[in-house]
Amino acid sequence: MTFKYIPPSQLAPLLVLPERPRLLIVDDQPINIQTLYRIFQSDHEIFMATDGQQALSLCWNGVPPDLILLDIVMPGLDGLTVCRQLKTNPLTSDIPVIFVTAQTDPNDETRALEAGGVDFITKPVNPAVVRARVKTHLTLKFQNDLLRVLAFIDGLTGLANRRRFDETLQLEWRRCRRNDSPLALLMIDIDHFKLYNDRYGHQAGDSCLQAVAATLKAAFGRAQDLVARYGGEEFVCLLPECDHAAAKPKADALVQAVAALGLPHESSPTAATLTISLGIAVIIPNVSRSPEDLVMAADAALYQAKQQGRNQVCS
Ligand code: GH3
Ligand code: MG
Ligand code: MG
Ligand code: MG
Repeated sequence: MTFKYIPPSQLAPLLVLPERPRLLIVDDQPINIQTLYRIFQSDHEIFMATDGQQALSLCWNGVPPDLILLDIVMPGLDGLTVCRQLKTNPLTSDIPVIFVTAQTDPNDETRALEAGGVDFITKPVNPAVVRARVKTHLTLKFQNDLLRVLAFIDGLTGLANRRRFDETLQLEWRRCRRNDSPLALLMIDIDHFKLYNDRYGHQAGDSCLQAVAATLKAAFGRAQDLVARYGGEEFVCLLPECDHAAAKPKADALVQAVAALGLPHESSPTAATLTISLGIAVIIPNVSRSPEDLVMAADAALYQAKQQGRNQVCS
């Protein structure tokens, strides 16, 4: 999944439903589509399909809908098959599917739920009931989406968290190995941060971490680059398809950009302002190396930067 950076201050609005959730209505009878369209048109964005194949291509080739109202009996692909196919594709597996059907047999209902449907509504539909059920399942879906996003975000800085970094490292390692391309890792540690906390307090320390995080985030614009909080006052930047010649100037610019923030650090033996040290490692992944080697190499380079006086880059 691609990850969107969401600062903590912007997370709260996600807790409410989008203004116009996207509904896909699938039915081979236009009259049935029309009935549902009338119920939902005022406060939903509606997409329509009159057969199963059309429904699948709408979901897979466009922006997937938030919820699908799916007929069962249709010529060609029937609703149960469509639902099963949606569930096997990670792009669409989380979209709630509500079956809307003329079938009333409990066996049909069981099959529909087993195919992955979250609900089963019989035609003719009662507008109030269908609205209430759609609302319930949309709410559950958005809460679920939000939890998934939060599970991968660091609460203090809004950056990707360690869990996200670990997963992405595995993914990018495999991708770069397939493409025979270099994978760069920058490991960053704030200099004398314990002394900073001692001098200015933990809250000022937290603000500092946010400022450094924002500086890192601003420095890496490519969609494939990942900036994450690795631990307390340590950050990482994972840069796929980036060799040492490309990584080095970025790392230098980063160290300069943090120093240029001019955050006072009067207790620092290194400089009068807050600084970072940075270690670079670059590996072209192959079977004899592992992602852990990349982390260890970046860590060793960082250690060297600390040894050599901090506020600098080592590789
Ligand atoms: P060095 O230059 O060698 O890295 O020195 P340092 O003092 O930065 O290193 P050390 O690892 O000893 O200290 C890290 C400090 O980071 C200790 C801890 O209090 C602080 N820290 C870690 N996480 C947080 C946080 O979330 N908020 C704040 N305010 N401080 C944190
Ligand atoms: Mg039908
Ligand atoms: Mg540290
Ligand atoms: Mg430190």
